[in-house]
Amino acid sequence: TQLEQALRNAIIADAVDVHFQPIVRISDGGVVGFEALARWIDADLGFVSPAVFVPLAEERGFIDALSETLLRKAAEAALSWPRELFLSFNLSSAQLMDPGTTETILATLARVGLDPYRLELEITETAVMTSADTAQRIITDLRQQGVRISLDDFGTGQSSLGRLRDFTFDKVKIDRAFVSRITTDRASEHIVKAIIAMCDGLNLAVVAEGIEEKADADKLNELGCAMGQGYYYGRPADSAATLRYLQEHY
Ligand code: G
Ligand code: G
Ligand code: MN
Ligand code: NA
Repeated sequence: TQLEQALRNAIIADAVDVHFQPIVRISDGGVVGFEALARWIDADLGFVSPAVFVPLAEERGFIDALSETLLRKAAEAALSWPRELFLSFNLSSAQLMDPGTTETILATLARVGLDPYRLELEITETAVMTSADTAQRIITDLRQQGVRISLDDFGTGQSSLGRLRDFTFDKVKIDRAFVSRITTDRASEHIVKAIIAMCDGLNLAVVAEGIEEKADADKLNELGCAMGQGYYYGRPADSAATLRYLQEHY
């Protein structure tokens, strides 16, 4: 298709970019890391969402090439940051089914010179489910090298609690579906509260996603949620804007 060909060309031309969204300590707003988010604007097609082109690359079998490019760019940007903040990078489900993923990631980090301790990989429950044995192997091997694993979009997948018992994660990212309603919907507040308590008990770090208003941040702080992310703190921005953001925020 036209889209597929355009994406292949963009990867070869190094035209797929990566933006960064801050992740902060909710108690004082201090920046602790950034999530890398792929961005692509095609000359003919205009803006194409990664929600479209990542699944396409998976389906057509070139997610490895795309992801390697993105991780390289993200890691290079992370090296330019004035502080040793963590870099959070999304891993797709196809990558968790591929035993070669561990080596690809570690090789990219080594080439760029980013310490594995600074990398976090965001994976979803659905991705872990599709190929549990391979996924577990990849997670175990990468964690052994210092890479941390976050469970992304927590609360929206299937049998979430079982995943937490059977797999080893370092962090849980509470889906914005709950966070966005936290000040207006009692049920959402209770769910978020329960997730935070559970993560405390399981020794998992926790991040609330999709914080858009100060009131959300205040409520999450009151509930003891340590980290947050969302438009209230900052939108995804390119690497130059991210460096400026870091000069203006501590
Ligand atoms: O930021 P945005 O709404 O455009 O992201 C849409 C979706 O694309 C999200 O689910 C996000 O996790 C995913 N995504 C963004 N960048 C990447 C990437 O580099 N790799 C993978 N696998 N998914 C990504
Ligand atoms: O699936 P994942 O959680 O990786 O994707 C994160 C998505 O959420 C990205 O598309 C990102 O642009 C988007 N996002 C980040 N912060 C906010 C926010 O405060 N509100 C909304 N609606 N989307 C957000
Ligand atoms: Mn994510
Ligand atoms: Na998420």
